[in-house]
Amino acid sequence: MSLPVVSDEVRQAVSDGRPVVALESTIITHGLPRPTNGEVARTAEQQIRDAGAVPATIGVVDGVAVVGLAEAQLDRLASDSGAVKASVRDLPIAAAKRVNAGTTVAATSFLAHRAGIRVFATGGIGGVHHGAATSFDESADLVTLAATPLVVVSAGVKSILDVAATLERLETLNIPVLGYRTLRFPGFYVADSGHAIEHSADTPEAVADVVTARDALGLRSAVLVANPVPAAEQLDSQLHERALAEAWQQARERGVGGHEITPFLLDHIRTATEGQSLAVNIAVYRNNIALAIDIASALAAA
Ligand code: PSU
Ligand code: MN
Repeated sequence: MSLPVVSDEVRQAVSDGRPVVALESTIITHGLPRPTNGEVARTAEQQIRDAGAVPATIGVVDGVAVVGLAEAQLDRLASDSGAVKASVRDLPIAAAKRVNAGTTVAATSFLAHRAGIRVFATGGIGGVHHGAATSFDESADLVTLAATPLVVVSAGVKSILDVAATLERLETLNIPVLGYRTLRFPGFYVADSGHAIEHSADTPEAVADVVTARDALGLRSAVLVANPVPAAEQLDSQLHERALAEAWQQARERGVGGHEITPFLLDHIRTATEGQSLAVNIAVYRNNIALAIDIASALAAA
C-alpha cells in the first residue's frame, strides 16, 4: 500500500485543477475541546463545499494517513481521546502502530503536498518557543514549511510562542511571509502581535501572483499568508495578557514541556478567558478558511 490514501473526491479535484483546501486535524484531536472539535471540523468542510471548493481534512486513522477524511473518520478522530499528535517524524511510527492521530501543520503540509494540493488553511502555525535558545524547542512546522511548496493561511502564531524569534526563523528558512492587507504580523487571538512584517498582499490574486512566481523560480518553500482576525472578533488585550501569564505560571509549576506544552497552555487560556479564547479560535479558523478558498480559486484560474 502506498501512503497517504487520497479520497476519490480529492484526487479527482486535484487532477481537474479545481480548488482544494487542505485542513489539519491536530486542531480536532488536541486544539479544541469535545464536542466543539467535531462540530468545527464538520462546519469547516461545509464552508469549503458551500463555496464550490473541495475540502481535504488530513489525519491518521488506524495508522493510515488519509487525505480527504470521510465523515465517519472525522468523527472517530474527534471522539478518540487516545488519538496522538503526529508531526512529520511521527507518521511512520503511527502507521506501524496503527493508531489514530491528528496531524500537525507540518505533517498535514507534508501529506497535502504529496497529494498535489496547493493551499492549506490552519488557525495558527507552530513556531519558536520561549527559551528555545537553550531548550531548542522549535516546531517542526517551520522546517517543514521551508521545504514544502504550499500556500499556508494562518493568523500568525499564538502569543504563547516567541513571535520575534519565529519571524527571524521564517526569514532564515526562506519562507516568504505576506500579511493579508496588513504589515503587522497577527498574534492569533489579536490582530497585531506587536511585530512588523515587510510585505503584504491585498487580494487573493496578489497572493496567487507570488505563488506563481515562486513556482517559476523553482523555490520549494511555502508562502505563509498571515491573516489577522477581524478587529471586532479579537480577544480583549488585557484579558489576553492576564490569561497568558496564568497559563505560563501553571506550566512552570507542573513542569510541562515538549510537545505537551502547546495543548496545555491553550487549555489554560481557554479556562482563564471563560471560553472567549475558544470563540476567537473558531472565528480565526473560519476567517482563514475563507481566504484559503479565495486563494485556491485564484490559483485554479491563474
Ligand atoms: N497552534 C495553535 N493551535 C494548535 C497548534 C498550533 O494555535 O493546535 C498545533 C498545530 O497542529 C501545530 C502544532 O502544527 O500544534 C505545533 O506543535 P509543535 O510545536 O509541537 O510542533
Ligand atoms: Mn516542540
